[in-house]
Amino acid sequence: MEVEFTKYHGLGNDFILIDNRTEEQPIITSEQAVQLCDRHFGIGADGVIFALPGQDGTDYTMRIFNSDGSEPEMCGNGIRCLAHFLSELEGTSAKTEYRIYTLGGVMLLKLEGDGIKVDMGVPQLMATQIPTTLASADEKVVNAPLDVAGQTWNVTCVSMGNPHCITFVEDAAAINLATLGPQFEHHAAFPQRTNTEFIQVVRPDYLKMRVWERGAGATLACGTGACATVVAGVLTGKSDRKSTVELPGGCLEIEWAENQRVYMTGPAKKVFAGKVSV
Ligand code: ZDP
Repeated sequence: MEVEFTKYHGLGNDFILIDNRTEEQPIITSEQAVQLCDRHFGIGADGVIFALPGQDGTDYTMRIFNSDGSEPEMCGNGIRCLAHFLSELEGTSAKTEYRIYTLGGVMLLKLEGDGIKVDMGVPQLMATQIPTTLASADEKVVNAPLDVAGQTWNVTCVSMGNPHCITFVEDAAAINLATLGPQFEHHAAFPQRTNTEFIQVVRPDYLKMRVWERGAGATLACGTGACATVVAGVLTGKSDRKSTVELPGGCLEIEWAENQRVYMTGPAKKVFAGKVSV
């Protein structure tokens, strides 16, 4: 079968976008997604994203497969790519705002020139919601000790629909992601595995982040991770409610507003389009 796709990236976090508007289920399998994401034998990407028909009164549904074939609930950089993809698919009838159904909740997208602002919803903080066993069910996990690789780390856990484990460090550049990342991701304290962020506070309004993504490994950026980071920064008294998060691929502007919702603003760029046989 031949499938048309468009390749996008959000700060170097790259995705294969597929027009799935006439089918309720993704038109390729998770195994095929793994092959397409392969950087040597496929197109190359951190994940595959499908634009499906909306549900519950939304304009569209977004689903995503990570490069390992697992399916996350949400994807912050990917949903900005989806915004551009949808406005291109719709052409002259394109809107500047979309309501998108995801497994992590309903997200509101606003296209503002090259940038996209996303209402990422209210972060979930209780241990069962992450999920993690680091606290009892209805408790938050803030600066909790976690033993990984023979060291005790103080971690804060936040769900932005998907799980994040945040650690503040002196020097993010010194972190050995390839060694530590998998040990956090697969730690017994995280039954659904976890995304892991190492954060250096440059100023309360400027944080440097390196990320190990669940199911995708070290990536150049992670939108939900940047949002979770600012929430963790506020909970631990390390960051302002409004902060720039610098990732290896560039910067995102994040605000945890007084209404408790998190807003993320950043770019999305089309790279190329093509057809591939699966
Ligand atoms: O939760 C997960 O399994 C993530 N790997 C999903 C992808 C998150 C993403 N990097 C983001 O920007 O939020 C796309």
